[in-house]
Amino acid sequence: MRCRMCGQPAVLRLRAYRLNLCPQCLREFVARRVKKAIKEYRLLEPGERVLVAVSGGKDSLGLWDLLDRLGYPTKGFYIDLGIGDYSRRSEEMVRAFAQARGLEVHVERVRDHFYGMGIPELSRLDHRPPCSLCGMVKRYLMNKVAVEGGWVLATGHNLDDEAATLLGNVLDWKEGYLGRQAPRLEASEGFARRVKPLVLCTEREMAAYAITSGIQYILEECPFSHGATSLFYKDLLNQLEEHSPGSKLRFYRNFLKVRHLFRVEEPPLRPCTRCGFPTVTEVCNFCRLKEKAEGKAQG
Ligand code: Q46
Ligand code: ZN
Repeated sequence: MRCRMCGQPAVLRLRAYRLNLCPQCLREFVARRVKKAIKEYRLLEPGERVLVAVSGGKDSLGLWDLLDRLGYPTKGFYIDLGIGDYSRRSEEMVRAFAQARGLEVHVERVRDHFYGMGIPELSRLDHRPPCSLCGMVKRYLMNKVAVEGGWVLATGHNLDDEAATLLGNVLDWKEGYLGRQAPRLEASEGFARRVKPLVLCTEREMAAYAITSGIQYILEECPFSHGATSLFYKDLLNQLEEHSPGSKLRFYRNFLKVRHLFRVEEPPLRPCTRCGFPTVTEVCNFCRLKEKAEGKAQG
């Protein structure tokens, strides 16, 4: 198998594009897909400062590498969720990546905000599944740090993630969620702009990108991710892709063309009386959780 670009031995076959690629051309291919997403969806202006949310996985570290290579001033942002060895090893990966490239990383620890409690303890305290709490805490901290530092926030959601979310939203025809699912979410009062530059790159392409770029990333999944519905949807979409290469990309891209048809009624927001960030209630979910943790800590 030869690379279609340069004739060197190929390492990856991309059926959706009828392409075989060698390591070097594969890296260029992924960089072109990211540039295309940035241009087509107006994600970033040249030279804009980007805060890259990194988990230690292949997608987010690959994204950081790509944005740095493309010349954007970047800073990594890692949240220590307090999930035992998984969090410890993820942070090591992020720090090693940043150090090797001379890049800066900002670390926030969930325990520092919640009286020593990490996601597992907070989940028990609040009687809620870890992932629903974790999502809320991550969104809050990412937005807070991005707003306070005047950054655009970039996350490593890839095509597989977005297509799986889309499938879930379509199955239930969640119109509000469909209207809000976009590669670019605008900044507004109290909210930073959020962008997803990997939406045109698959999980497989990103794994190949990380390996051929010498990026060390955490292979293990978060212990709470087992049995997640999104994994089942990804599997279904992969079966579809196997049968009809390119269908995942068509599903997502064609959705973006009709997304404007889904109207989003945004509830009125007001500043949280504790932290000042926008919320629909008097006290935001983050601050409410903090108060619960405080109550527990004080016995
Ligand atoms: S939400 Fe859930 Fe993930 Fe948080 S608790 Fe782990 S699996 S890390 S993307
Ligand atoms: Zn608040």
